[in-house]
Parts: sequence; structure tokens; C-alpha cells
Amino acid sequence: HFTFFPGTPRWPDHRQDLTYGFADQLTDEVKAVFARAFERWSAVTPLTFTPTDSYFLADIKIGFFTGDHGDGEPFDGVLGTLAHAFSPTNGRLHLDGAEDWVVAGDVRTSPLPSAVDLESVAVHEIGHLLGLGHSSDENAIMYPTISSRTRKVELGSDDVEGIQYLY
Ligand code: TQI
Ligand code: ZN
Ligand code: ZN
Repeated sequence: HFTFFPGTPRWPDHRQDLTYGFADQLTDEVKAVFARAFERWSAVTPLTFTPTDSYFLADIKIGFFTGDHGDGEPFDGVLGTLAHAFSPTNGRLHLDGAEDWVVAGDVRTSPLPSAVDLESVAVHEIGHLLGLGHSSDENAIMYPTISSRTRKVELGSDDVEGIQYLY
């Protein structure tokens, strides 16, 4: 079953058309992965997500960082913590730049044992960004474990019920 953060924070009604920006110059493939990940959540809510060139002005700020990057939640190198996102309305979504991210192609056939599917992690972290905590339903995107070399990008019914409670 879905959960929320303490106090059930959410993006308020007047902030449901959100922009997102990237800290670094990223490839079109990475941007396309995020566009697909956001679309999965906008399809089941009134929320919209629009890319912007201004990281500074964006509601949602996405970046790849390594080690200590100034928010008190340092990344730890290959595997372990892969990414984190803060609860509404913080908007920061950070990915561990040390991971072997699979952006295009099939993570299940990657030669790297530590390969991690970017889209799967992006969908999960966007859930946090919008206010979902972890779910006890193992079919949910918000279930708190994913194996390396696994792809899991489709929202489960539990994710949809949780996000539709918030929005
Ligand atoms: N990162 C944790 C996560 O996103 C960070 C975290 C732990 C967290 N507890 C939290 C974030 C509570 C918000 C609220 O869950 S992670 C998965 C999963 C991670 C884990 O790197 O461990 C995914 C990132 F669920 F599969 F295990 C992405 Cl998909
Ligand atoms: Zn961070
Ligand atoms: Zn999580």
C-alpha cells in the first residue's frame, strides 16, 4: 500500500503546471528518458511537466552528482544509493553520477553487472518529488527495492491510487 511523507506534502493547486530543468548539458537521450518518466505521472493526474532551459527558474531541478554535493546526502559510488529526491515542494532530483546508467538499450542484456536503468529510477524519484513515500506493494514503482539490471517503468495500480489521492 502507498504512503506519503509526514504531513502529506503536495504541490498546491496553483502549482500543477511544473517546469523541469537540468543542471548540466545532457544528451537528448537522457532528456527523452525524463520526458517519458514524467509522462507516466501526468497521464494519471492533472499535473503537467514542461522542460525549460533555465535550471535556475525550473520548479524541478535534475542533476547528476557524485559524492558530497552540498545537500547533506552524499552519494556513495557504484550501487548503494542510486538517486534521491526531496518531498514537495523542494523540487530537487539528484542522480549518482557514479552509476553505470543505462539510458538507451536494454539493461537486462548490459555486460555491466552494476548497470542501472535510468528510466526506472527516474519514475520512482518523480514519485517522491510529487509526494509519494514507499509502498509495500511489490508491483508498485514506489516499492523500495529494485535489482540491478532490472527495468520497471510502468505505474502499478497502487501508485495510481496514491498519486490520485494527492492530485
Ligand atoms: N534512493 C532512495 C530512494 O529513492 C533514497 C531514499 C531512501 C528515499 N528513503 C527515502 C527517498 C524516502 C525519499 C523518501 O528510495 S535509492 C530505488 C528502489 C533508490 C531506490 O537510490 O536507494 C529506486 C532509487 F526503490 F528501487 F529501490 C531508485 Cl527505483
Ligand atoms: Zn542530492
Ligand atoms: Zn524511494
